[in-house]
Amino acid sequence: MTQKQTTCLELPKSKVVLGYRQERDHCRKDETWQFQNVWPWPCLLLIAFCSGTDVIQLTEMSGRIVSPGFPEFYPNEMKKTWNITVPKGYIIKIYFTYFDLELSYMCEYDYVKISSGSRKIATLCGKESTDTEEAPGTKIFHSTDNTLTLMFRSDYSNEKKVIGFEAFYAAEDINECDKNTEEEEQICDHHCHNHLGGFYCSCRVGYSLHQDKRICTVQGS
Ligand SMILES: [Ca+2]
Ligand SMILES: [Ca+2]
Repeated sequence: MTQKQTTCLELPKSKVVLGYRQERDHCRKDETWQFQNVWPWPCLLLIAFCSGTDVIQLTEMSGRIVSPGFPEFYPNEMKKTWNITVPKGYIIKIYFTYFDLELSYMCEYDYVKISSGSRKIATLCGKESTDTEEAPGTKIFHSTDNTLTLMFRSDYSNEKKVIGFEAFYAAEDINECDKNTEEEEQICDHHCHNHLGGFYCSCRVGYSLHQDKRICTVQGS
């Protein structure tokens, strides 16, 4: 794969804001940047402006997420984050109906990252998976709790124009009663009844449900 030429040069003072953005987005870890010419306030304002407009909160039970400009080509130097939150008792599934991001080794240039809580679920780029890069294909990704974050990032260029992605998410009920196996601790003492957004327990005849709503005790004891 062709490597992009990355140049990190110190810019004149008149371009400090642009220079700061370029350093933030382009310089590799092993490159250095002269910060002493950077006037901090425009940079801080720029960061505040960007972070304020590039984070979207979603609380609907289902929805659609597309890359900026979709179905046209996505722009360079984009950072956009969608935070999905659904009620407790649900997890979130997300899948892609279109996906094509600039391919790069380990998805270091453009990527979609999916995470849930503190757990990373996937880093995606390209159009089809390779040995070192993952594209979603028909895979369905699931959150580990009732939150899911999708972050899209594009770097400063594309070797060829690419369109981006279209994804759909939906809340999915957790079947708490599925844990009633021999290996896992039973969630209910006797009977477990799953329903959308929760579950409840019940007891065999002659027993009543303890106030913890899970343990069954002999009636009259
Ligand atoms: Ca790119
Ligand atoms: Ca449930």
